[in-house]
Amino acid sequence: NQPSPITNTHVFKSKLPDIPLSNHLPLHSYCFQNLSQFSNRPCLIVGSASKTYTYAQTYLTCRKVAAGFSKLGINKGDVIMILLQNSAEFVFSFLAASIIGAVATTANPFYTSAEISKQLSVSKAKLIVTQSIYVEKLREHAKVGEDFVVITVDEAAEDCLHFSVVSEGDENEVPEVEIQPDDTVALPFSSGTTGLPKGVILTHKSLTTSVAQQVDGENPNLYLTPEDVLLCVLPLFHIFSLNSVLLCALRAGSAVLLMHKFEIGSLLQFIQRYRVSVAMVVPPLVLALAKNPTVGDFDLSSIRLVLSGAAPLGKELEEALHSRVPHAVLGQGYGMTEAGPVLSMCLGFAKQAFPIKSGSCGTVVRNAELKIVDTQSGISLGYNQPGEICIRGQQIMKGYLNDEKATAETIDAEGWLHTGDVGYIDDDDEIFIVDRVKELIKFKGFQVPPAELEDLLVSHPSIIDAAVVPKKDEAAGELPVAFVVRSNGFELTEEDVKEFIAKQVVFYKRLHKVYFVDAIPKSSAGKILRKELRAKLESTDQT
Ligand code: 4UV
Repeated sequence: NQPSPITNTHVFKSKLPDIPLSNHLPLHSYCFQNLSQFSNRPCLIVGSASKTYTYAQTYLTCRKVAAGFSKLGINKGDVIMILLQNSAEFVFSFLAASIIGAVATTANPFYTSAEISKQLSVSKAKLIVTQSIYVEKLREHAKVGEDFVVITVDEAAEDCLHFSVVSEGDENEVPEVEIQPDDTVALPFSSGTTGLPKGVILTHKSLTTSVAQQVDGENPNLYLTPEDVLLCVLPLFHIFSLNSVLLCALRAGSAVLLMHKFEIGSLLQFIQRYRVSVAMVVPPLVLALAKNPTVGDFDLSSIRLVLSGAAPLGKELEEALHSRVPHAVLGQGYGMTEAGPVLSMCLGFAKQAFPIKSGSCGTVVRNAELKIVDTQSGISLGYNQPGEICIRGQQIMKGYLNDEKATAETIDAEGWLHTGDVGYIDDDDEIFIVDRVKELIKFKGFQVPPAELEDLLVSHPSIIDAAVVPKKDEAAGELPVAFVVRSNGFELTEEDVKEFIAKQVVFYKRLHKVYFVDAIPKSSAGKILRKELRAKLESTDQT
């Protein structure tokens, strides 16, 4: 890895050779391209209902739903919101949107009414697929049935349509639409390196490229086969599960075991009953699998691969899990919604596996370039020198929806996406993440954007300034805590502040501690000096 004499940039590549990409295809065509080879094999297994859809049934239902959406007036470029826990209907809706050239924006069904409403207004979704219990939240800020069409997948609800209206559509009536590789297919929301959640434009080309980088080629980086059963317990509304579980499985012909929530007892039962072979997890799930005493009562011998991502996985935890599944390969993937999402993947998962080290986030995916730059000077660094991780390739997002400024701050003129993560590459081309220079807080892998909480805090009449930073925590990884400046004369307690926030946000964005201070440290340009606050938290035991 000598720096290029022209650009003076050290570019890191995969140890696997680049491959030809089929990324001219629309996402659904690409995912189902090899369908005839496994049409009668299981595609979706709904664990709780003991129901299985074969590949042929899944594809047919996707087409029916596509025709159904179209009949309801959803056209190319229109946005639908999927507000669902993991379910077959989630999968049908996502792929149906792709088939008609529409866009799926995915959201956490546990979001509060205000959080959903913000995403709805930014994305301009015309149709929402959800469960009847979430419809009330939609009514708080809008007129259901007028402002948008709502489809419920369980019981029928007032002013809503039932999912059967679309799933019983006529597959012969799917409209012919011309889809370009650069058309948007998914619009997940992410706060990126700074600010509020933004719509991340992922195109057909982004996602087909990302999936190909993982599972295509003679020696795929993530080797999956039609014999595999993938655990899908991580929420599909987050890009990790959507991309590396669902889309990768579809391309490879593997079965996807859908679980709508994490509960250790049923998880273990399902692993044993359905012989799960590949488990995509986040560190808190690794903790449960490694430490929960009931794990020993179940047969986990079917698991051959465990892929952890979305947050740092400690070495000790990895080793503790290893003692539970000694025959499995354990490794990490490193992703970021904006990066399409996968930047690096453990090469121990390859068909012809490479030796790997624990603690590493894998090696940069093939058909992509990675560089590490000094966080101050921006100079490109070589091996073993920590700096900001940047990635370039056809998989990265097209940009943020209606936000050119944030797009330009994230993707530079040469096409490099700046992650805000700090890491280094060791002599074996393995990536180690050591820090973060962006604002983002990650609670069990979930995004907690500090700017969102700071905006809410200063909207309180007794708060004049506030800053939210992460505090390290063994179980959650990080917890959001706030530094708050009260306006004079008001008796505001820590509990008041916590409650004020808790009412407005999903559970993982709740504040775990509030420190009252006289002023928030800021740079001359007015930027919060978060590093200083983080250091303050670490140096004083203020709990
Ligand atoms: O935008 P986001 O919420 O996206 C993700 C996506 C993760 C993955 C992981 C493996 C995959 O195969 C895949 O498809 C998607 O988390 O948050 C992005 C930030 O999360 C941190 C890092 O700060 C990212 O910028 N992060 C993600 N993966 C790791 C991680 C990791 N393995 N180790 C440490 N931090």
